Amino acid sequence: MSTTVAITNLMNYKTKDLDETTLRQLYKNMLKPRLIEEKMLILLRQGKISKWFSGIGQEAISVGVTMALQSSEYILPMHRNLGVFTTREIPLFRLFCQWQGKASGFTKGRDRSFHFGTQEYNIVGMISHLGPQLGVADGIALASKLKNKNQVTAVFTGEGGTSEGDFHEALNVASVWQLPVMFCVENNGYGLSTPTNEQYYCKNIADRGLGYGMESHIIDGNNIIEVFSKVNALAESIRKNPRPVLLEFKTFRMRGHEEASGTKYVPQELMDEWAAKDPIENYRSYLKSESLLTDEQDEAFHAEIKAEIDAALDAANAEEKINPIETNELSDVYKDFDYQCFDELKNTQELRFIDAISEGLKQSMEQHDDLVIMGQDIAEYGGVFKITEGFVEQFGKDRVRNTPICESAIVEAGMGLSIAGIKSVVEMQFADFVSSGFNPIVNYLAKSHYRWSQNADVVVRMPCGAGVAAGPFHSQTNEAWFTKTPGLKVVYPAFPKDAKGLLVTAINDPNPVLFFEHKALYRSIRQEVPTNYYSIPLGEAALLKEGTDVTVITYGAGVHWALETLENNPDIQADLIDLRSLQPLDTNAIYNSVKKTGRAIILQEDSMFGGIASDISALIMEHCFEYLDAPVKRVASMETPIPFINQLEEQYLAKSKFESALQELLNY
Ligand SMILES: Cc1ncc(C[n+]2csc(CCOP(=O)(O)OP(=O)(O)O)c2C)c(N)n1
Repeated sequence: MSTTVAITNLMNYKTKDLDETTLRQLYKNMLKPRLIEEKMLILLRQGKISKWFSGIGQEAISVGVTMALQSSEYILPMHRNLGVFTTREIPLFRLFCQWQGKASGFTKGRDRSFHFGTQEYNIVGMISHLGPQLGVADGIALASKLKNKNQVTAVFTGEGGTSEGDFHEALNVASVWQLPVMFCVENNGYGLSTPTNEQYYCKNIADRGLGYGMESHIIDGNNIIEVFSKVNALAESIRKNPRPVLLEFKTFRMRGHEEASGTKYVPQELMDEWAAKDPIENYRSYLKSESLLTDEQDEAFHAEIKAEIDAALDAANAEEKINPIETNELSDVYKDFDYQCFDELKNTQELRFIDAISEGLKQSMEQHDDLVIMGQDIAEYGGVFKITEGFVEQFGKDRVRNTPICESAIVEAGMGLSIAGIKSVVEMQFADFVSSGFNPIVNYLAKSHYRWSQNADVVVRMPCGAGVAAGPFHSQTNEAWFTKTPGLKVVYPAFPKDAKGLLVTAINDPNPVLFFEHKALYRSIRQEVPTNYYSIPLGEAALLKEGTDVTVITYGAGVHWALETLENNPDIQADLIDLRSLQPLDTNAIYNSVKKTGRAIILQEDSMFGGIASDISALIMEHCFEYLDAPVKRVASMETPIPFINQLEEQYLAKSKFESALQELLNY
């Protein structure tokens, strides 16, 4: 069903440096995604597939870029880059199974279309949010630079995606760090129904390179020879001289955003103009006119590809549907972590909470010689809390990386490092600022292992909490934003010894961990801490006090508030549970204690609604109801933002309400 268009030899093909085999291979590699798409459109009309995002007319970009890269170099494609997948020679059977949600696909039916990656083919697919993969490419390129691999990473986006903050953050970081990334913008005229003049206000997207101090080029995205030759030359140059480049490929989206939505809003003249520039028809006509492709060869290519498509489709259709098994789904949310216990040795020294964290981090840097830490002002300045003071002298600037103010790109870079096999720790200057890096944490880091078995070996350090008169934007304890997201682990120590041992484990764990550090504890809490490198397992609560009257469950600063209250009320015999990690949660410790005491009170610093206290309360009701002598009580801070001035903050915080709530519960 190939569309016949009037070819007017609009293209100028400069092929003199390319051999005949390459010239024909470029053609064949473009033909393959086109023929697959034509088949998909038939299946769509027959109601056999549900959704299709077409790259028809844009094949030269995917194919040209992929052929210019070495197979060991990573490519991060988008929803119109089928040609990347086919040029990397992914078996069509696997692609069809992926689109049909079958087990032989790449996501076991857990994600659709091109939302997958595969380490086997060095492809990292998109997440729906478009922009985040640009920063992930930075991380992969950083790994390549740190390991002196001399490799290029190519990442794609549409022009619509360039309006996202991720684009700007990723380009800025790549530029500041001179990372070998090719940012490939496919400017295809429309982002869904939005034309380019409603998307951006500059003439060319390539013009933006100047603002980032980045080399940029405009490339005719419909001319396969121009794409391949320019990208090839650039890739060779980047391998020798690592740097980012911004490439704007001018092209056009010939079909709807996805098939069902049509193209009514696109003027017919534009369609006609670009149909005449079809990358395949033009190139075929050129090859034939230069006697580089005979009719027989062309027919043979068609027949070979069609036979491959039909056979793969039959095999994919024949594969049975996924049989949902709950335990399979649950066990793939996290990568298995074979916890290795590093024992505490006898030597100790008294450390403040902050020093213990610093020591845990430093000893982890010594333990893992490629561990990278990234954050604002963490290098020479030592971080705003001075946790990384002296690190840059010991470990060097490659591993202790000051970052621009771009939380999303840095989290994404952590993901990219993980894809390339490198652990990282990202310091949020204040936990509050994680909102600027929220999307890649909850959508990229959290979901990757479940989606395509790619772990995110990233620890995000979160200096958090109130009580320091810092107001609404430097005081939040926002663990509840993360405890409800499957795929993340959440750790929240209250003592120096725990902080060090848990941080060591968080870094050893190959999964994404949010590590909360309460700022008010940094310099106020001291403890004897083993001097050696030791670990504490995640998901094990600590029973700090034992008693039979009531179970007090808390974490972070709440532990110290509860301790103070219990010390002031020696007549109360309480089990005091310091949760230490919130995900995984030590439910056994909670249930065992509540079954003994019959009363439970949960103290959390965050405001009440939607906090972890509510879930723990529900869990106790569900699992210990017959043992309870009183309703479970939750104590939390007020349902307001966190106020600045001391007397308002004191009123806001749960601390002042805990004692009376505890008495109420005991008197019930
Ligand atoms: C953060 C986010 N906002 C909106 C969307 C919905 N959406 C999906 S693709 C798309 C258009 C993207 O346009 P562009 O980047 O130019 O790529 P194209 O589809 O044209 O190839 C939109 C708006 C989304 N997926 N993610």
